[in-house]
Amino acid sequence: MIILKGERYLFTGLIFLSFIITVAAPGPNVLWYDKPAKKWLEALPLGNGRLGAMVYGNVAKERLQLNEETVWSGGPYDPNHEGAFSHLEEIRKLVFAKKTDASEKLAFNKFLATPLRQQKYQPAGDVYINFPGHSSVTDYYRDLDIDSALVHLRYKADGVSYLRTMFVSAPDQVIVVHVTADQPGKISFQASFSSPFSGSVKKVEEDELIIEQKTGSYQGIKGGQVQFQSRMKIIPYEGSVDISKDELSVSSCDSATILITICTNVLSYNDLSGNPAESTRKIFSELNHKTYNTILNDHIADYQKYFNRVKFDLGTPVNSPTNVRISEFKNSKDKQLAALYFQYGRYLLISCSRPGGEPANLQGRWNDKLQPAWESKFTTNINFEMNYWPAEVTNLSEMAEPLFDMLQELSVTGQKTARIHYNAEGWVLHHNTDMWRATAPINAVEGLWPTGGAWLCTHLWEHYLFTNDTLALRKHYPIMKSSCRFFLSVLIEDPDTKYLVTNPSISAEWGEMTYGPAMDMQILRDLFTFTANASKILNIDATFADSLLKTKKRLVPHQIGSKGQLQEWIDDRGIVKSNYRHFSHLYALFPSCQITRKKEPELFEAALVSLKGRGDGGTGWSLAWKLNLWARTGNGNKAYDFVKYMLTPSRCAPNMFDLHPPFQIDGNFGFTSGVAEMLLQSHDSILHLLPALPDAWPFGSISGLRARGGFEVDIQWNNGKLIK
Ligand code: FUC
Repeated sequence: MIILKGERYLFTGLIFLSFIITVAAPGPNVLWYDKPAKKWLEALPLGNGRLGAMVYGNVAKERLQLNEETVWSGGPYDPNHEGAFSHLEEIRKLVFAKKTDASEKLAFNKFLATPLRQQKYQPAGDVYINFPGHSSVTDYYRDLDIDSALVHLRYKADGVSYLRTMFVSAPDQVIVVHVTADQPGKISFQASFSSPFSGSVKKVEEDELIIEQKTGSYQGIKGGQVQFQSRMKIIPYEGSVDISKDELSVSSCDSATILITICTNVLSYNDLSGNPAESTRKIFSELNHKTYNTILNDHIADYQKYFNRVKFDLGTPVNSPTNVRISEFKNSKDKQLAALYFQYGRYLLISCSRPGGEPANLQGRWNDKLQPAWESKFTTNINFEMNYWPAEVTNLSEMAEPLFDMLQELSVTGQKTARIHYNAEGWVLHHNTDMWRATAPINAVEGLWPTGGAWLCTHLWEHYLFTNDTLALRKHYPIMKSSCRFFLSVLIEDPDTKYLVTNPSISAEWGEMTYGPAMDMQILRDLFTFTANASKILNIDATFADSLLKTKKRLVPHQIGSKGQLQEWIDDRGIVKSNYRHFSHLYALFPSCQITRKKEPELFEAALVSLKGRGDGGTGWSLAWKLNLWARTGNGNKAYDFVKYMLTPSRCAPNMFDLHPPFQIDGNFGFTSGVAEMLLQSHDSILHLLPALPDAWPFGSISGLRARGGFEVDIQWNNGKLIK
């Protein structure tokens, strides 16, 4: 056992100052609770893009459940099904002949990825902190302050007031737990790591506690490849620190700061040659000369640089715990909760998607399960796109960079899939990808949907529209061009209608394997138009752009069916009255703007018929998409119905994670985007202020939203009318 002497890192005065600050009434951008979290969906998320921590706020045994963005099962692999292309012609014939069983059987056996499913995002273990004697406490309070990305925990035990301040710093790449008390010498605790993986190894390196872990195999891809190290140290003020292989413990300190970091050997999707021990050591050594207050202030400044760009005011928050506000929202006058939920989406995006890192997966950065729902990967038939819907409009453009970097990598791995499955040029991504940039069609015939990569490419163009950044467009253009080349190679003439179609495909997870579903045609119209526009701006590839525009004219056009609906398939199937969660053909209304009331009034009415046909039901992302769609139609009160549907306990967890049960973060991001769409639209070459303001929000203001054309917009309204 090593005994370390306490170091003087803080002035006692600062301890008491932090008490004064946090005792004030919670502000509008605070989620707060009067009880600790019993379940994961009550714990509060912190993150810096790369690292995530879910904080439970338990008094006697604090728990931080940890994540690191590259902790995934398996390792680099090639999922392409050798020989797939030799079956493509037969599959296409069967699909055109509507021999569904035969086409799906052949596709399932010969055309899907090997392995059939992709890899899974994994938790990175936990930190537990025991506070002996703190079992009976009063004045309990915990919060997540999204103005400064801090979790606080306050309580009194034996006449002493305690405060924990926790955050995950991006500039310093550490998870920080800072413990103070209002009397000297009262802080004693033991901190330890725990791992969900077998074979983890605990070690001590001087005054630092270490755990080394490896992820497992999955779907036949060998485990043990992803290796990672977590490192923890404690900086005490007065008192002492003991260390053993199992725990760090402090006794009788005035205050103490716990620093934790995690690094893996993953340098990129195809390179596992990193050295986790060196990386964690380096992060800690760079902290040697920093005080807690410098780390804290640098963290707040870094976070606020992004968060403070948008201010949103819908009135004063109701002074109740956040879980109570969610329960009462439907029938209360608590308008501000929607503003908090909007800002929470921005908080989550800043906390899980930072330049240079991995993009936000289905759970952003937060997952506690070895077997998460849908592997917590990147699903591209709505979910991954929705994650980035709020990025440009809510002034967080940089947070979309991880998506753009990933597209660059997918445009490499997707070339092999294009070649092996379609003998085609360019690149393709089907309905999912993972850490290893797998692009082949997976799971079942639902995976045989070729326009996932094309949809994601539209974000590259939107980025240009919002930023006017020609340099970025020049960098992204080859990705768009190569996606176009894939479709120029594989589009095939429908023998019946003579239109060019995708085959095989599916209208996202709905119905049978088919050809030319409306969504594919809509996405490709956008891809070809945007790429041609980009080539013009960049003054390159004029002939190629012409060929895109010519091919675009041969795609199946929007079609209005016999019941007045916008057709989802090439054939007229009437109005499919169903609450089914996907409504892919409404892509043309939102996020695309191929159909607007002004430009195509008839198609707009048809899209409305289809939207109404899908009803008001659903969960998670599906409700969020409807919120955005209704906002786009300009119907503020109907859009507000969806604000209410989403802000209810069955759909919004106590920690405000959106429930597509279990948790899926796309709903959070879709909510933020939907509220922005109610207040500002810019898709139709005009800035439309308050296009879908509901009666429920007679007064308010929002500043710092971004619009296409590179504008920044501040809006203030009163009695339902724009005043500034
Ligand atoms: C699609 C959706 C599911 C879920 C999954 C991650 O498959 O149909 O609802 O969101 O993605």
